[in-house]
Amino acid sequence: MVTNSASQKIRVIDSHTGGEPTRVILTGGPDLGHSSVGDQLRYMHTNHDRFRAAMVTEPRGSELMVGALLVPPANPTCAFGVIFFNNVGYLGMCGHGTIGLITTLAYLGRIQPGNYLVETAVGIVSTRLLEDGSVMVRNVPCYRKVKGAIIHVDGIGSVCGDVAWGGNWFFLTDQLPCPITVQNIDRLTDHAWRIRRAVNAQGYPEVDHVELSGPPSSALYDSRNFVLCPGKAYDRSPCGTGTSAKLACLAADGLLKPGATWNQESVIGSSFSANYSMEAEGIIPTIQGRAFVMADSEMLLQSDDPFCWGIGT
Ligand code: PYC
Repeated sequence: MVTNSASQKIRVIDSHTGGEPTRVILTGGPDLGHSSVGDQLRYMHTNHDRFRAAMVTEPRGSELMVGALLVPPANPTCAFGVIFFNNVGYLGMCGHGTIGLITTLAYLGRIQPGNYLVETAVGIVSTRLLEDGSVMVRNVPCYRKVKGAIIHVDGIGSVCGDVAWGGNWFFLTDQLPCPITVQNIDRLTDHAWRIRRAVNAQGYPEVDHVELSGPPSSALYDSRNFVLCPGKAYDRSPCGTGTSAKLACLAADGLLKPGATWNQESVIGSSFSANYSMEAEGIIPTIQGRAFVMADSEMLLQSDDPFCWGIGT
């Protein structure tokens, strides 16, 4: 017999930004207190990590789902706080996820076109919902930590790339095993995963994303990327934090001027437009993209479901 007793209800809205999903959790999440979003994230990690797994891993989610838990911001200037996470852990910032969050709040009628500060675990980002439904995200300060790191990768050889912070840590390289196309996703994933393991073993344990850059598919774009996320899923969007890390490298090399537009294409052909400003805190990238709402639903956590908190948890 199917019962509906002893079930916890979680209100979620799913959207995608350039093909990459975001699941915004509106109500029913754990109480994480009212400290900074960074502290709330650490508290969730220690005390409620199974909630993360229940929301984004199988059977309710998959390795490509990014969760965005709406939480109270500690900073009084912020309208919202958000904790981002995926199938294997937590994200400092998430560009496509922030666009998904703002689009979700607009869908709910909780915001109108205008500017909103959002507190993330790694700092405050400034967002703007435009009349056409697109969203601009002014990221946290970004920078390149290492230029031209040489990594020895099993089965590949030497790979040269940069280590940069875009709200998450990236290793960026333009050494490709094949063109960046949907047909080559398995090869690109294998290549990026080998690089990720070698980068971590050879002095950069903080890097959890690998970004491969190649030529764009058309003159509309400046570059096409393939970004491998920490849980081994590739980003369907051009990756907001990855695009920010790319801008930090371009700025450091003098290849992109402040205010100039950079159109970043993803492996599936979706895009973000981006630019940066040079400020006292450093390079501040702004990315712009569009998200679409896909589902407005209530998740159930049933106490007698053996996979209530995810598979393998
Ligand atoms: O858009 O920043 C991003 C992102 C990070 C991981 C997946 N998407």
